[in-house]
Amino acid sequence: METLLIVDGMTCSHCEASVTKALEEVKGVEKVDVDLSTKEVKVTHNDVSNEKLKEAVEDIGFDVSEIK
Ligand SMILES: [Cu+2]
Repeated sequence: METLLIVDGMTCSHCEASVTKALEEVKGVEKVDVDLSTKEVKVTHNDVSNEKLKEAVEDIGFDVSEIK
């Protein structure tokens, strides 16, 4: 499955790496693609809930403004 998160607060490659790592640590997440310019984070996963993905990002201090 694929979920697109819009993540606010990412400003540089360090933020990008942090968000990627946090999401990759969620059980069931297979792949994370971050596009800094659009704030889009594409998550490929095996049936992980939107809440879990949102929580992983918010736990490290970024905001999820939209989930598609
Ligand atoms: Cu940064």
